[in-house]
Amino acid sequence: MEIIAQNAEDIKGLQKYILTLTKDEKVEVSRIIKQLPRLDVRQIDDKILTRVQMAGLNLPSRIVESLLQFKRNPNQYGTILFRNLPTDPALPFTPKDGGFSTEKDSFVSEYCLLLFLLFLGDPIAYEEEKEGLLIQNICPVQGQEKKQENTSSNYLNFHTEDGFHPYKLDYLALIGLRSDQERKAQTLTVSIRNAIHAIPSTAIMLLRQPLYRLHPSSSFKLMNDEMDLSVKIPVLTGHLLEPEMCIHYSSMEAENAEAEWALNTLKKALLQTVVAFTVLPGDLLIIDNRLVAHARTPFRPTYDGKDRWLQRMFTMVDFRRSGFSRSIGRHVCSPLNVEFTKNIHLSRVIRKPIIID
Ligand SMILES: O=C(O)CCC(=O)C(=O)O
Ligand SMILES: [Fe+2]
Repeated sequence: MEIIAQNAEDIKGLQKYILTLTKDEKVEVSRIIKQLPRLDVRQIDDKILTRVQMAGLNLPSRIVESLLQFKRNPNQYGTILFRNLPTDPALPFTPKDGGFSTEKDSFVSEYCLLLFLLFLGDPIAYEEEKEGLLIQNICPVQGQEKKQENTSSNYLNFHTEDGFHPYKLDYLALIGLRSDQERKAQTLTVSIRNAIHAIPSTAIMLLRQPLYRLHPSSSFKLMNDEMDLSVKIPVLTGHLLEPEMCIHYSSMEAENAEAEWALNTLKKALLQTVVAFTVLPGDLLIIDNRLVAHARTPFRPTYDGKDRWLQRMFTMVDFRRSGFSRSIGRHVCSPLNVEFTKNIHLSRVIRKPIIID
C-alpha cells in the first residue's frame, strides 16, 4: 500500500506542538533526573511515581504548560513532540527479544517518560502484553518481521492502541533511544480531527453504532485462546463534531456492507491526512489514543545489537475506572479472558458461551 505522508516538520500548523528543548531546558531536565534514584522498571510502585511526579513540578514551565494544555485541549493533530531531551550516557545493545533489558544501567529515557507522562494521567499496562511492564522496549525481533506488532519491521498498519481492551489507554508515548541504521522508520499518525469534515453524515451515523468487531492484537499473549475476546464497538463516540475514534486497519470487521462502506470511507479520508514523525534519540512523541491512530513504515533491521530502540509508556486519565482489574497499588490490568468472564452476567458481547462448572 502506497501511503502519502507529510513530514511533521513541514506542516505549519504542527510546529507549535513540536518543542525543541533549549540548552538550559535540557540541563534543567538532566538536573532533575540526576536527583532521582536508580529505577527498577519491574518494580515501579506508587511511592516512586509520587516522587517523580513531585520532581516533575520543577520541569521548565514551557514544558509543563504545553503538557497541561495538551491534556485539557488537544490540538487537531492529537500529538505533541518534544525534541532534544537528555539521553542515556551509554546504551547497551538493543534487546533482541523486545523484552526487558537487564543491561540498561542508567534511567534517563525511563525518567523522561515518567516525568512528562505523569502530567497526562496514571501509567497503565496489561498482563498479557510486554510482561505487564509500565515501560516497554520496542525493537525489531528476528522472525517477527511480518507480524502486525511493534516487533516487526515490515509496514505496521494504522491502529488505535489496544482499542479492544475495556481499559484502553488514553495516551501513548514513544521515546527514541536508538534509530534504525538507515533512519527509515517513521511513526505515522492520523487524527480524526483532521478527517471528520470529509466524512458524509450517513457514514458518521453508521460509525457511531456498535457495528464493528475488533479482535485483540496478537501482541497480547492470551491465557485462553479458545475464548472469543473480540468486542463489538462503534468507531466514533462522544462529541458530534469532535468525536473520539477507535479503529484498526487490519483487525476490525464491519457487521454489514453499509457499515463496511462507512469504515472504508473513514479509512480513506484519514489516509489523506497522514503525518510522519521520525522518532530520533532524545525525541518524545506523545499521542492522544482517543483521537489518533498510528502506524510505522518499514525499515531494515540488522539484528546486530544496534537496531532501532524505542521505549513506550501508556497512561489513563480516569485510572480508578480500571480498579476492578488491578490489585491495589498496581498498574497492570488482569488478563482479558478473566476480565470478560467477570462480566458474564453483564451485556458484554460474548459470542462463544463460557461454561463454568
Ligand atoms: O515503532 C513505532 O514507531 C510504533 C510502533 C507501535 O505501534 C507501538 O509501539 O505501539
Ligand atoms: Fe502501536
